[in-house]
Amino acid sequence: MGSIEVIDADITTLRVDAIVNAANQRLRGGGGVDGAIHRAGGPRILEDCRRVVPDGARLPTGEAIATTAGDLPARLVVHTVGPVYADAGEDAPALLRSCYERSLAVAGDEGCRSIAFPSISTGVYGYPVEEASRIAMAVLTAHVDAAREPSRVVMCCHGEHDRAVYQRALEDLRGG
Ligand code: AR6
Repeated sequence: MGSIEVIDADITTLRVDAIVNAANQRLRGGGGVDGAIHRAGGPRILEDCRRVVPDGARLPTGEAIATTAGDLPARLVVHTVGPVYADAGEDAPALLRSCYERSLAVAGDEGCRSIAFPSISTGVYGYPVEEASRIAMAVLTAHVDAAREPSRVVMCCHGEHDRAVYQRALEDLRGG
């Protein structure tokens, strides 16, 4: 049986097989959770980012790719690129859905049994958190209900407000 947990924590501290990074297309680090992951995980993550997305290349929005997790307790970092809400227009929901789906698929291909997600696109990229939470939890519940790996899914929010929003989205889907 799979599980979904919604927590308020620093994602860099989690002992899971894969943590997801809300990255940008160039994969060279940034602010927010991206900055926290590179700081805590050390230079090996950036080194591996250069290998998987060479200079001049871009990871398309909605896609995901795995690197080492460097010094983090996780085994892998799955970098995904969320939509910039103001630019994506009507494509925003499908692109955000794709981030969660592709990250799960990449982690599954890498043999991961557990994965933790940050609240993708809802920081610098400006996606309203209520809307984003409904999309995220719809993908995560469908994944777990289909009994796929990674079977242990953690939604790792930053702050109690966001945790409550994602928890409510999960309960709405579960009829709780
Ligand atoms: N653990 C968990 N969540 C965190 C952490 C942490 N340590 N730190 C921040 N968050 P953002 P985006 C939350 O802006 O909107 C970067 O510069 C944060 O509170 O990190 O997808 C990239 O390089 C928010 O809820 O990501 C891109 O250029 C969530 O993580 C751009 O920002 C996402 O906020 C991506 O923007």
